[in-house]
Order: sequence, then structure tokens, then C-alpha cells
Amino acid sequence: MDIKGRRVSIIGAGKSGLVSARVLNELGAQVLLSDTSSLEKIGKIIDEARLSPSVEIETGGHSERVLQADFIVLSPGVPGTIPILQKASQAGIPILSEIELAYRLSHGKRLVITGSNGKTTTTSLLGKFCEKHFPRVFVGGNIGIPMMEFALQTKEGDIQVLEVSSFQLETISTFTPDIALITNFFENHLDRYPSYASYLDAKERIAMNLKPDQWLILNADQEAMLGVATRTRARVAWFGWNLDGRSPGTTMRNGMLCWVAEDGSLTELFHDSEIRLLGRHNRENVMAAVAAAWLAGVRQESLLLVVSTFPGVEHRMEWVRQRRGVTFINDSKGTNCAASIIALQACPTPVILIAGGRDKGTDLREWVQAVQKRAQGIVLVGEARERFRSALEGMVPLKLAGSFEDAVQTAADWAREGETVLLSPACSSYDLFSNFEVRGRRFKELILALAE
Ligand code: UMA
Repeated sequence: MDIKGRRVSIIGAGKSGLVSARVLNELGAQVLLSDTSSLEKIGKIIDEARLSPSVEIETGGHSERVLQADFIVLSPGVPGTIPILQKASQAGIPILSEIELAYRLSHGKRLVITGSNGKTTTTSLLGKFCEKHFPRVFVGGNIGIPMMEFALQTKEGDIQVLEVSSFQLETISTFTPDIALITNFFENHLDRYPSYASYLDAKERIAMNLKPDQWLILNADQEAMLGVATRTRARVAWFGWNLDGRSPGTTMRNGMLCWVAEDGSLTELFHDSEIRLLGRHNRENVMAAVAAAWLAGVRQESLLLVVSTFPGVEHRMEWVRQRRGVTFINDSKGTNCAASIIALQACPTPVILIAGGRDKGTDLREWVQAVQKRAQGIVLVGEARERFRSALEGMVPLKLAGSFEDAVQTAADWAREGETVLLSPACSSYDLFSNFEVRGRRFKELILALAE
């Protein structure tokens, strides 16, 4: 991709925008970095990025200057519907997501994971599998390390293991995985998409450029995936508890994780008891990651080495502390109802749940059922408090907290010996925090500071 001398406007000065600005500037582009937040709010982050003075920065809104560009690079958190982007589209200015730009600037094979839940665990695990087998592996994307961070370091023969979100996929055009994987579909992000169907459409874009010799790995236990399988030109592989005669793919048979070849023959890879991760949902993540690794060429010994030692991901069912017989678990990454249900189900003891944050407007019925079943009590916090309260009133003892700190203290005081305090908010963190990681870290800090 020819960058030198091109005028580029970057929308959003978060992780994706800042690294894109740095790299494009290094490659000789004239860069404008534009953000709606005030300089007061994001000045420190921009300073820390130490951009060259030749990068122009505008804060407090996107002005018409954005339109003086050969192309626009869009941060994933910015919806494509904002007025300045509509004007850009009308003016025929190409709009590229950060992952599209990184794709065009990088080399090697891309193993790409999307889905509603389990993306981060699957991506991390697949990254570890690959590291055991290939000399150079880069792991990034929605997992918190923008692809642009390493795009220029990649070369032919390298492996990139990438978690991508529906947001990032909205503005791809040529981005093509060598192996694509969809973990599952659950309702999420209805604050950004007009319907569940449009959210799924965005996710399915992972497959839009796949060619017949590339792989699309799908969840055999979800009916919606059958439709995806019929719409793709790629070769389809599966993972799941019940492959229902489909192959190739991974499944569990008699406690063994197996690879099922195209002709139906089985290769037993390792026993379920070798997997260090907890919970049924994590078995699904392991089956998914193994399917991708196997197709990429990773074999049994490396797979076993990794699954038997991989402890899981920070902020995802992360054990924090045992205090007065109460276990504290940080599942700050549980940013939607389905993830929060899974967390509740994976907890072995009665739970005091901390939930709430920025409301995504999703249907709460199934979540309410899971809360009723597993939680002794629930502490609600953040913008979603009132809607969640109306949905739960009379079903489970609940308390409202005025702040996150108050919520944590209330839950810790409420829990009795043998119970678990679980932070799994079913909401994003943006009402009170800059992201779920900051929320999870604050939770851990508060828990670790509680007197013995
Ligand atoms: N902004 C504008 N104009 C707008 C809206 C926002 O300028 O109209 C600005 C904000 O003021 C802010 C900046 O955009 O300064 C933030 O951009 P961003 O939200 O794209 O944040 P990044 O730091 O670039 O992080 C993004 C992903 N964030 C989102 O998709 C919301 C990160 O995923 C990802 O790790 C990172 O790129 C690297 O690839 C986070 C996430 O929550 C973890 N993802 C969602 C999820 O997993 O559910 C999709």
C-alpha cells in the first residue's frame, strides 16, 4: 500500500488511532488525528503516545478538516453513522478500519477469531499453540493490542493470531483471514446495531473475502452457523459437543478431545482432565482453538503442553482472593448477558453478583433466570441500575450502589462463608471507566485492600 505523501484523517485517538497515527506518520503520510473528546480529557494519553509534532491533532469534535484526506482510518469504537463519516462517504473518501489498514501493511498468515463470547480465551490459547510450533507469532487485535502495533514488523512465514470485533469488521474491504473462526453468536451491542440480525451480519463479514482454499471454522452446536456455512465459499470445519455427522472438526468423545478428519476417522488428542481451564464454556473455547491450530499444522504434543498449563485470561473468571471463606472472582470482561450467564454457571458456590454499567439494551430475560438460579443476592451499579432493578425486583434480593467502590464493599459485606462474590456486569464499563480492564483492575485493587 502506497502511503508516502498521502493525506490521512484518523478518527478516534484511542489505542487504535494513536498507533495508526504514529505508523502512518513514519511512513510519510500527512496525518490528522481527530477526536470528539476534549483535550483536557485525552491530552495525557496523546502526550504519552509521543507522536511526531508533524501529526496534526484536533480534539473536541470532528471538523470538516477530516474531509481533506485521501482516506480515513476509523477506530473501532466510532460508529460509521456519525455525520462526518456520512459526509466522507458522500464525497467518495475511502473509510478503512484500523484492521483493514494493518492487513494491507502486514505479511504472513492470519488466523482470525470473532464471535460474541470466548474470543479472548480462544485467541490467547491459539496464540500459545502457535508459539509452540511456529518461529514468529504475533497475537493482537480486539484483545487489546491493535494490529497496527506490529503490522510493519511482520514478514512472510509469520503467523498473526487476531481477535476481531464486529465493529472492526464493519469497515473491512480486502481483509482476508487464512483461517477464520466464529466462536458463537449471542445478543450483544444492541446500543450500536439496529437489530440482532445486523450485528450478526457484521460478524459474518469475517468470511466475506474467503476463497475456496481457506478455512472457516464454525460452532456446530449453534443452528445459526448452518446458514453461515451455506453462504461461504470457503472450506468449512466445525467444533462442538455434537458435530452431528459434520467433519472435519474437533469434538469431545468419551472424555477425549478428538480431531475428526473429513473421512470421519478420529484422532484422540488429549483427555478432558488435562485441560487446566475451568467450566464447560472453556471446553468449547479449547475445541475451537484446537480446530484452528490443527488446521494451521500444530500437532498433539504442543497442544497438550499448552492446555495443561494455560491458566486463563485476566478479567475472565479470574480468581482474585479468598477472604473469610468467601471467594472473589473478577469477570469484568463479562460485558453482555450471555457472558454473565456463563460466569454464573461456572461458579461452584452461591453467588453475590455485582452487575451493571453502561446498558446495552439487550433482552434480560434469560439473564434474570440465571441470576435467580445461582445468585443469593445482586448489587447493581452504574447507568443500567434502574432497568436491571425493574427486571429483577421481587425475584432476587438486591441492593443498589451509588458508586463502584460502594458496590464492591456492599457485596463483600453481604457474602457469607462458602459464597462467591462475582463481578460479571452484563454491561460495558464506559459509564464509570475507560474500559473493562480498568474496571477489573479497580475491582482487584479494592478486593485486595479489604482487611483480613
Ligand atoms: N471517539 C471519537 N468519535 C466518536 C466516538 C469516539 O473520536 O464518535 C473517540 C473517543 O473519544 C476515544 C476514541 O474514539 O478517544 C476511542 O476509540 P476506540 O473506542 O476505538 O478505542 P481503542 O482504544 O482504539 O480500542 C479499540 C477497541 N475498542 C472498541 O471496540 C470499543 C478495543 O476493544 C481494542 O482492544 C483496541 O481497539 C485494539 O484493537 C475493546 C472492546 O471493548 C476491548 N471491544 C468490544 C468488545 O470486545 O465487546 C468490541
